[in-house]
Amino acid sequence: MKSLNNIDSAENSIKIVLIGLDNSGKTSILSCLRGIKRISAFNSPQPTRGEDWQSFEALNSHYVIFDLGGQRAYRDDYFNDFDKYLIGTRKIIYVIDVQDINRYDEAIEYLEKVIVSMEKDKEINFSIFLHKFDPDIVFDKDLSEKAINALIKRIKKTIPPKFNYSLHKTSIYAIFEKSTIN
Ligand SMILES: Nc1nc2c(ncn2[C@@H]2O[C@H](COP(=O)(O)OP(=O)(O)OP(=O)(O)O)[C@@H](O)[C@H]2O)c(=O)[nH]1
Ligand SMILES: [Mg+2]
Repeated sequence: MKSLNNIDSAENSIKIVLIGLDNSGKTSILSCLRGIKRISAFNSPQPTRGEDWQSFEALNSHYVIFDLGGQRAYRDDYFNDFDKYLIGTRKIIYVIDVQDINRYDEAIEYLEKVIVSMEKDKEINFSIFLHKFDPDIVFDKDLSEKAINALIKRIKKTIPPKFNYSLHKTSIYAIFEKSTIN
C-alpha cells in the first residue's frame, strides 16, 4: 500500500473517494478515469486490499483518487477515521453493481453507513453510480427494470431529506456516458 505522505501538492489536488461493495467496479472506473485502455485492466482486476489511491494529472488538474476496497474484511475499517476521507474531498462516489441483484440489500446497508459517516459534512458532493448499466445490459425476470426502479426507490428512501446527492447510470463499456436519474 502506498503511503499518503507521498501525495505532493495535496492542497491543490482534486480529491475524490470511491466506495462501495467488493466487485462493484470501483477500480475499473478509476482505470477508465485515468484513460487506461489495456483490456487486462478491466477483465481481471484483483480485489483491492483495503485503501488504495492513485494520483495523476488530467484536464490540467491534479487528481488524487481514493479507491476503498470493498471486501467485507476492510469495509468497517474506513469508518474508524472517516474524517480522513472527508477533509479536503471534492466528491464521494458510492458504486453499486446494478447487475448483482442478490446484493442490493448489502449495498443499501453499506450505503447507510457511508451516509451516517458523512452527516458531519453535508457540503461534500455525493454521487451514487448504478454501475454495470452496460449498453447491452440483458434484462430477465430477476434483473428487470422494475427491480432497478425498486432499488432507486430504496436509495431515495435511505438518503435523508436535505442531503444533496446525484444518481447516475454508468458503465465502463459505454462511450463516456453518464445519465442522471431524477
Ligand atoms: N459488465 C460490467 N462489468 C464491469 C464494469 N465495471 C467493472 N466490471 C467488472 O466487475 C468486476 C469487478 O471490478 P473491480 O473494478 O475490481 O471492482 P471493485 O469495486 O474495485 O472491487 P474491490 O476492489 O473488491 O472492492 C471485474 O470483473 C470488472 O471487469 C461494467 O461497467 N460492466
Ligand atoms: Mg478494487
